[in-house]
Amino acid sequence: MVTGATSGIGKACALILAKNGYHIIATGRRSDRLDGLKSEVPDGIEVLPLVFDVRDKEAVFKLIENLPDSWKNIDLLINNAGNAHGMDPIQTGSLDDWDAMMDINVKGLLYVSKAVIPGMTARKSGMIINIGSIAGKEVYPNGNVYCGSKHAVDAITKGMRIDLNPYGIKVIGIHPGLVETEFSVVRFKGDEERAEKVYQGFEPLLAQDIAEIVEFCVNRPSHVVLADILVLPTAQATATTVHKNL
Ligand code: NDP
Ligand code: 8X3
Repeated sequence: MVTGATSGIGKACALILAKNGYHIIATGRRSDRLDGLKSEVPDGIEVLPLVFDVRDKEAVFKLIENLPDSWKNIDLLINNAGNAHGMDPIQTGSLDDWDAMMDINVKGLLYVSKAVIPGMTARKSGMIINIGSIAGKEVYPNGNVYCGSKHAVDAITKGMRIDLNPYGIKVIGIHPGLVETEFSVVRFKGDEERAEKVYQGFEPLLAQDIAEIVEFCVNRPSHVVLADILVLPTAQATATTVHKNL
């Protein structure tokens, strides 16, 4: 199951996993994009689109608990759905943006995990990959609440790893730096020009780069887990140190 499979990192992860033989439960709010995934996976691979907003607690549990029998055993959960909303100083930030980031990036991840984990603990196997961010390792100017949400993802990932340790469930945190996706268009509320500037003058990561790391993680032998991965474009040293040739 990949949350946020309609775009960017989630879509690239869904496609690379499909190439590795996984059948995919692909989630997101844009059902047309989820349906489109079906034509992009190799023959013999099935895609089950599950359309829900991760903030909608009732929908999350209803849809996951009522999966068809052949889809019930989720081996791998990629908690990827999320975004930044706005980039303002704390004194002028928008309550709606704060709600969106905490409700989607943190609480949404918790709801989906809570619905999926019981199957994994019962089977004593499974893997959970949480997509955090460099924003979960550092705080940068005007990143305040987004950074808070991703620090929470980092802490929750560590907590999951401890609590699920007796069950043999692998818990992995992948924390990317700058990846060129729809992320900045969403952050800047559709301002494509401002979004493009984020990635100008250097070679950012692509969603495919993150998907290839996921592919490496899922193909490790059962005794190996890459617990915590920070991945940056070569031009990036910290959240705010990016060598640009402009
Ligand atoms: P995109 O905007 O391209 O993709 C975001 C995905 O999240 C979409 O599939 C979207 O689906 C889904 N999503 C957002 N809100 C909701 C919601 N309320 N309910 C369900 N699904 C939702 O961005 P990225 O691919 O870059 O982002 C994916 C993850 O990677 C996020 O957690 C982000 O924080 C993280 N990340 C991104 C980095 C970057 O530089 N791009 C760097 C570090 C981490 P839909 O809109 O169809 O619901
Ligand atoms: C997304 C990357 O640099 O905006 O998590 O925090 S950044």
